[in-house]
Amino acid sequence: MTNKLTPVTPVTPVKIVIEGSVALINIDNPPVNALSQAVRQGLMECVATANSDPNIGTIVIACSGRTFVAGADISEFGKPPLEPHLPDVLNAIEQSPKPVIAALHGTVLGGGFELALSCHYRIALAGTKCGLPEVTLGLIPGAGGTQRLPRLCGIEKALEMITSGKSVVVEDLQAFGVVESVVGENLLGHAIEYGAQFSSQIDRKTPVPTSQIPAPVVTNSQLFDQWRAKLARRARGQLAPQNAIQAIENTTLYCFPEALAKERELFVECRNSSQSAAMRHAFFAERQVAKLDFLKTETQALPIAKVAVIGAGTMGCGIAICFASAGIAVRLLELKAENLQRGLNLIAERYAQSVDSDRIDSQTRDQCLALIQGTCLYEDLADVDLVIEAAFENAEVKRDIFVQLDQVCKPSAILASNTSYLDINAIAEVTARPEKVLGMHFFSPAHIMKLLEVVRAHKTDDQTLLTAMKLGKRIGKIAVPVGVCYGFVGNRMYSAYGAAANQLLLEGATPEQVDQAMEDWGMAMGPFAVADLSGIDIGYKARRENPHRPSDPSFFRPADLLVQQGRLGQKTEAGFYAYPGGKKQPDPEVIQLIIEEARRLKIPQRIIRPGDIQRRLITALIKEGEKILEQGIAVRAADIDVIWLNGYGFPRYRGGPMYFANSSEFDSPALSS
Ligand code: 3H9
Repeated sequence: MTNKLTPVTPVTPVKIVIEGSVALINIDNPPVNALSQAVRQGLMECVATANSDPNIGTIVIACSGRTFVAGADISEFGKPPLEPHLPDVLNAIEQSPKPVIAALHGTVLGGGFELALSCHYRIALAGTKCGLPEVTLGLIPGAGGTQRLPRLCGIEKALEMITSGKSVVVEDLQAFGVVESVVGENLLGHAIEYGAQFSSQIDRKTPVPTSQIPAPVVTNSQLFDQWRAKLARRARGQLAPQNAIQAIENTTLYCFPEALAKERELFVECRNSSQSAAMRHAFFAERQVAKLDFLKTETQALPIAKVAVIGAGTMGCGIAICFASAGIAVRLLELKAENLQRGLNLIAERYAQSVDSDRIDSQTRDQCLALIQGTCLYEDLADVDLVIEAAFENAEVKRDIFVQLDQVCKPSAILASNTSYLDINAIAEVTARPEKVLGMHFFSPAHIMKLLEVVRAHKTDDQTLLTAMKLGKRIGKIAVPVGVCYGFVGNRMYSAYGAAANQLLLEGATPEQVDQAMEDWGMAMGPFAVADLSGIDIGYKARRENPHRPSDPSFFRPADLLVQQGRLGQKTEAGFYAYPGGKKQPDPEVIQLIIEEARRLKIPQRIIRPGDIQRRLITALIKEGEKILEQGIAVRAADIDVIWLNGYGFPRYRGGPMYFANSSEFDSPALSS
């Protein structure tokens, strides 16, 4: 067996190693082996080299590092495309007269999965995940994925994978015949061995390209229209999922080369769309947010092995679940034993639901539950590395808790508050360690929502901030650094948005019209439906605590009026809407109340068009975002976008409020489309 290293060009990330009669083509392009121009070029050249060498019988394509190729290089989109194009590279691989085997590990995504599908065989390490997440970037698979995947796993499975963008473990794909073999270890050894069996066959047959597998027959003539209707609801206003369905349907309408050409057209339409540009911005913004260039370079995060959560209410329990699910031991403190037990029961219920819905197995549930210990004694928190206080939203209550924590916790422990609005500087001042105090603002439900605002108070030191940010990532959150002000970034902007929405009611819009306009624009829910769901009294109480509350009598009217009348939202079956039998419907009483209040405040009412509603609310949001940036409460405009995309249902295909503010669509007719 010879072992020869043949670099194609001095800087190529793709190399060939010859193992007997097998050519091992290895891609080494950290961090995720994205298919940059150099990788595409290298692959093209290496496959040609292997095919021209008579001593080579089989080709294996594998990757160094943590993963097989995780997709096209997203940073190249939006720039002039460079040859060779990925579809051409993959066609060349598929047309190779020598069998090509893909050796898969890690996250085989997008163009990486398409590369694997263009190979003749796929061998994978157990637990490898494969997927076509292009729709999450406003794209469709553009290198044959919409044509090759249905040929291997059928139309329905391909529709599901491509339109959701979700990954699937190889064990599942093996059942569909997409992966030939799953191995527990020594992936390369197995792949080379698998290849060698073909090389040793005397009259080796040319392998069958995936493109020559007959396209699946669809018996349900409504299938594609049903998917179009489903996605029109689920991914409202988005181009990519609809184009993906069309591309997959083309499998059944055209021969492979024609359908491939049409896939390219549909892909290019998406790639050039404002939606994809916005979603690519969101992708990079979510990664940039973790980069804290403003910290001293020598800053090191503290190790966190054990945390405490104060308060076993819904929020505290959700936070405890986040830590336990990440394998971190949690002490959950609640002063009354019966409240503690209620909280522990709630946690057990949540884990049971996760088992029932197959998100985790019962062994994992038991491991997580074993990590959570309840206590009613502050002394039990002496050895924790970090505490998150998630008690009642009251400044005095919180200050008392921090005084006690400061006394019992070890000097190195970080003390964090989950407050949504209160002044962390004031909380820090009651301790002897203000440099170790900050906010960690989770969003409800805490075990599900991805967003975490990490609030740096005036005296918080670099190490404390970095530790909280890293901990956020470890528990699967998108952690965003923010500064102290009333409501921090997200809720402060939401307050401006809510005030503008209330003002629109006084000027003549109905709650339903406002909600519909904002949902049509792409928000997950309208502001009044959100208020009814979360409880109108929550904002009401918070506003009362705000020292900067405007004295304007129309501020948060009619919301405050509804609260004063006991209409708190869904929980009282009456809020901005009525809920007879639990079903939301417009309430003439509320409309009447708004008209009377407008009359009292001498605000003339008029008909307001959906476009004007959208413009007013989005402008209010953007203006508050600009103030937040000016005041240095957010570090970067993109951080604000990340907060709104992950915590407030802002449409990803519009990139976030600050991105949208700079787009050509802001203040254009598109705002009312
Ligand atoms: C596609 O393939 C289109 C084709 O169908 C058709 C073409 C014709 N490109 O997320 P992480 C960077 S579309 C460039 O923190 P993790 C990322 O910016 C693509 N860069 O790591 C970050 O850089 P930095 C379809 C990429 O371990 C670093 O890698 N594929 C790409 O938490 C680490 O990233 C996808 O959509 C890329 N494709 O997660 C997959 N991917 O350190 C997108 C990552 O400078 N990627 N980077 O901030 C992912 O989902 C995650 O990165 C992955 C790793 C799960 C792979």
